[in-house]
Amino acid sequence: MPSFTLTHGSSTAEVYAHGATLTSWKVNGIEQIFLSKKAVLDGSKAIRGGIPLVFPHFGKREGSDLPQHGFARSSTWSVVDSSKPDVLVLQLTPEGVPEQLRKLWPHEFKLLYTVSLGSHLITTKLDVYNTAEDDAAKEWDFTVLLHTYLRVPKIETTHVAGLKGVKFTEKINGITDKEEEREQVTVAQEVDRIYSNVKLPLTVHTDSEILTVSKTTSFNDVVVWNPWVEKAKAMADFDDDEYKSMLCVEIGTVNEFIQLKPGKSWSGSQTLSAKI
Ligand code: TA6
Repeated sequence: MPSFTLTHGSSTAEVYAHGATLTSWKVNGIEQIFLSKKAVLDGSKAIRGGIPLVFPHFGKREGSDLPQHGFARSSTWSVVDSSKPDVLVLQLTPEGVPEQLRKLWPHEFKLLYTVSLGSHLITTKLDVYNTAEDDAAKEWDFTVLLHTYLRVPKIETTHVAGLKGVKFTEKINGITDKEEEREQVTVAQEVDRIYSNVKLPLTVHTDSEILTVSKTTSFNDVVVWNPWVEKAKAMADFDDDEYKSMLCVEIGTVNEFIQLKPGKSWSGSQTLSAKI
């Protein structure tokens, strides 16, 4: 499956056409993104790690047979612009979606994904278009998320700052509407939390750096996920001990579906910056 390399000064990034999945972002040669050593890169399944794109819905959608997290991360994207060394624009239309998935979501759409690499920072922006002719019946809705797997040297000395006071749902035990009380959110067990209406930026602190997660447009919610021991063992494309070197900090809009009328568009983007 083809991939594209971006360069900006001493920073590099790599993006696969499969799922438009960014699989690497290095700053001063230091990898910032987690990619499982068991990730499948031949296009036969979504890539385990990097920044998979979640569209047209986060999780499973009631009444839909589309797989969890939709089809964007399992589709073949095409290059729109790769003329600059530090910017890549990829596009997905129904033609790039596997037939068995396209049938499950037969709407007219276009996605544009722009990856821009700077010095110590990277911006990933998703533009969503309803390309149908003007017909009220062709309105559709979606939730969307950038499923960012951050690489961390050691999970036990990693924490997220900026979530204190934010309401969250913990998917593991079904707790809803609980308020985060901690200044420093640490991880010492499986965590699968949806924080709602987060005021970005957030910072992720590790032994060696501070990574700032900010948004430049849209996106309201943040998912924090680590599979921990049992879920790590249950994933064929994830090594048993890899939970120790990753933390997902995923910004998106996942609590309410975004309505998109024919001819309209929506845009959401994140900027990750590394202070090493
Ligand atoms: O973003 C967290 C999450 O929704 C978890 O519930 C877990 O399922 C994770 O995504 C990975 O999902 P995947 O479909 O990629 O195995």
